[in-house]
Amino acid sequence: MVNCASFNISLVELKMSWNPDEFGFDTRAVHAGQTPDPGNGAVVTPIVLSSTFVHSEPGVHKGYDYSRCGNPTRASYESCVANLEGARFGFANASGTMGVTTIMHLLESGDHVVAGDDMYAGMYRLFEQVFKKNGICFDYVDMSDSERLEAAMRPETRLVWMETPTNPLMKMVDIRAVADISHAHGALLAVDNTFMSPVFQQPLALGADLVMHSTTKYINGHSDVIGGVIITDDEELAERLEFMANAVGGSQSIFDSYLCLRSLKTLGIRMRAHESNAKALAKHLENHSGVERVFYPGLKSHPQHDLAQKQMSGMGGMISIFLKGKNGGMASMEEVIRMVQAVKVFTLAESLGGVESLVSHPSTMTHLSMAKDVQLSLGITENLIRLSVGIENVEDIIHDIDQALGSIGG
Ligand code: P1T
Repeated sequence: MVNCASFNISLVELKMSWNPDEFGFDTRAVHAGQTPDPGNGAVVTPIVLSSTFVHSEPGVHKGYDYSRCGNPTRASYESCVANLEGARFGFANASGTMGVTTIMHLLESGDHVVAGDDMYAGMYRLFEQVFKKNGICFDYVDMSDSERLEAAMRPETRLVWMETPTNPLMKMVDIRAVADISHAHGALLAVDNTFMSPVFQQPLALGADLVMHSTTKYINGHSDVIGGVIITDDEELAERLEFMANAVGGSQSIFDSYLCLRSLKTLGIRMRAHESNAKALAKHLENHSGVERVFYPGLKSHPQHDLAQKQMSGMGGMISIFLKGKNGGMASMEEVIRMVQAVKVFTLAESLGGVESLVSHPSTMTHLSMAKDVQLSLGITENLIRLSVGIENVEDIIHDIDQALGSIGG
């Protein structure tokens, strides 16, 4: 977002010109925030790499001054991604973690945050090892239990932080219910919408104040950018975030902002392809002899399938499975290693949301920074693996997991 009031007005205008009531999601994903270049007619938004912009006299410029505070390429991307979440204001960050860092800087020493207990472990590390030192207090609760959330709220609670579905256990949290509790206690609700993207879930419409994405995942979708974005429709919050983005200095690079803008154009078709493949794989694995349990919100067997159907318009591309060992009990670590090394279409790697299928082992990879006893108390056992289902041919995806499970005798 640009650090000048006149640009806010143009963002409002852009939102109105790409009104969701008038245009569908995929149309807005291709066009919102973008107009042909008035100078040369270029249809595709130019990559303006300039770090600085001319002043005609001190303090007078064409809306851009210095690219940490605002840049035309990044502004196009921010207004497009904000539009897709049904909002006016977007702030692109150097990473998802930088997005959360920027939000956390809105808080002051003595403030209290309630966060979900099952979430990307990097957030847990950021809260416990960085922001706790700044005097901010954190409590972690199972957000799917309203009574526990209610009990954790304090007079000094300023922010509720949640993911849904959660990483890695795919638990659903009722955004509307958490928003009501947060607001009744005077706290803001921020939702990490990374797993679903705005294609399948729109937290602001369900009462959230802030949405954050690790755009490293589905929004960029090609595993070649690290990025984050914060979105809000609240003008006062947007002003504070604009100040903080500039003051903290974590804005996304211009080139990466361009890649994310380009990727938004295919977000809808990619998400539907991820979902279609994940649905087929999850169904296939549900009755597989090598699998103890499958967690995918689109399966009727998911304990919160009804909430998933109510809250999301699609079920996404992430699946978590607990592997069964050859002896019929939990797969051993050795069996798990054999399975994740046997994949050919999937790649054993951290991250998710790219066009290529990835498998990861939360307890030793994405959630390693979480103490073992905390992992176990949440249910992150050694036989849990997480699948980010890509857009390859579905029969290749299913066959690959089948043959990998075969390597442990499943
Ligand atoms: O990696 P970064 O762009 O900083 O985003 C952090 C982040 C935030 N929120 C969620 C839900 C995430 O999953 C992540 C990053 N997650 C992984 C790298 C992973 O493999 O789960």
